[in-house]
Amino acid sequence: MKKALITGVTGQDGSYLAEFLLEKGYEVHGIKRRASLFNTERVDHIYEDPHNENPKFHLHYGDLTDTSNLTRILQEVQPDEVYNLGAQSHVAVSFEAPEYTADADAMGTLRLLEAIRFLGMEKKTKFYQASTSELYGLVQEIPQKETTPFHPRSPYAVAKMYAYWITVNYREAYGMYACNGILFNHESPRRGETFVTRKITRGVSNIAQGLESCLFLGNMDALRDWGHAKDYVRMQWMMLQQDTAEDFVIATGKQISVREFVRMSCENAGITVEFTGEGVDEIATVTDVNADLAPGVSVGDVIVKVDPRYFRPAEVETLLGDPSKAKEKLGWVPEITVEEMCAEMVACDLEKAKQHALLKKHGYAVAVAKE
Ligand code: NDP
Ligand code: GDR
Repeated sequence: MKKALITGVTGQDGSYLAEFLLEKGYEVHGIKRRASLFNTERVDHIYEDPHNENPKFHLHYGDLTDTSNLTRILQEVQPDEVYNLGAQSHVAVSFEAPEYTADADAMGTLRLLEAIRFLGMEKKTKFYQASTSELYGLVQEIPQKETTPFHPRSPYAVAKMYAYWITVNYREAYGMYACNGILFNHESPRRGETFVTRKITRGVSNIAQGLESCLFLGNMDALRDWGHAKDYVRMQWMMLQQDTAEDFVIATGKQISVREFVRMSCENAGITVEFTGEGVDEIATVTDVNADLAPGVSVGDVIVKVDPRYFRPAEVETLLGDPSKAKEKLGWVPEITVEEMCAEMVACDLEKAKQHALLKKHGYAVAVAKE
């Protein structure tokens, strides 16, 4: 039985990857951070009581900023495959916490690679690094592929650029099976609530149910190549099953704007909107409503506004990936379209919003967390 170690197992990708590997018969070990509250919601459904006989899913307390902890876990687990998905992954937050982002995202990757080498596991353990389309930043070529030059535009992207090259370096210097998946944005109902797609599907669902009145967003013109996390974790595993380690771009090859994702989410929630105004004055006004789906909304309501506090000091305006290499060499093609993904995300968030609305109707106080 193969053993995998996943950093960031409590995150969006980590949870889907853990499920995927368990289905493949792996023994899966994940690193979770200590927090003052439970932070395992995304993996609770696959949690196994450590008192059970032969559990297949194990959680270890750890942190990418702690070398001795990572070394000890690697030594204990002796994994065949390491998936380094842990990171301070929010681009906007990285401008506020650049040093921590560098420590976790750049140095964390080095710590793991060096621990594998120090423990003499460099010929046995394969290593996957969660690289990102944010490396392209100020894009030099459209669409972006493995050979497109990088120009990172945030402390997050700069840290991930170090992680990308140190992974390549350990491959070249020590013959390690170490590779980068250069993944374009991928989302799901498990996406963190402060990334734009989930912020939109959750916000629109809450508005539809009368729990909120307006959603505030930043750059509505940003263009992204959005795929589904389930498709992308499959590819992470495929990348470690080859004879030689290589880096791959993982993307859908299609892009839409934030504004279009808002429109699509509203349609899925039974709301038709019209966008007017430009820049900070842009708004979305309701022009039609399906009252069964969206009882909290009326024609004429302004449900989306722009708030400059969500603008970034340096923005990545457009990303579009070319996944030809992954298709040709690995036979990977994404199966879920952005339209299907958006419908799934809105359906999940609408369900939650309906439950909150019901509680509210019966007099229970409902606090809706926001950033
Ligand atoms: P999430 O933000 O959902 O998950 C990040 C995970 O990393 C969480 O489990 C988080 O723990 C953990 N983590 C954060 N800091 C540390 C730390 N110091 N030590 C250990 N663990 C830590 O990200 P995604 O699942 O979306 O992304 C997975 C990886 O892929 C990330 O590295 C991200 O940068 C990268 N990526 C993501 C893309 C996307 O579109 N989703 C695209 C390209 C790359 P906790 O739950 O406690 O916060
Ligand atoms: P990104 O994702 O920065 O691409 O990084 P995010 O969803 O945060 O932003 C996408 C685009 O939407 C614009 N935007 C807003 N973004 C947020 N978060 N909140 C808003 O209110 C808002 N309004 C507009 C942003 O400016 C941006 O242009 C994600 C992360 O998962 C990274 O870890 C990963 O590496 C990249 O995708 C690929």
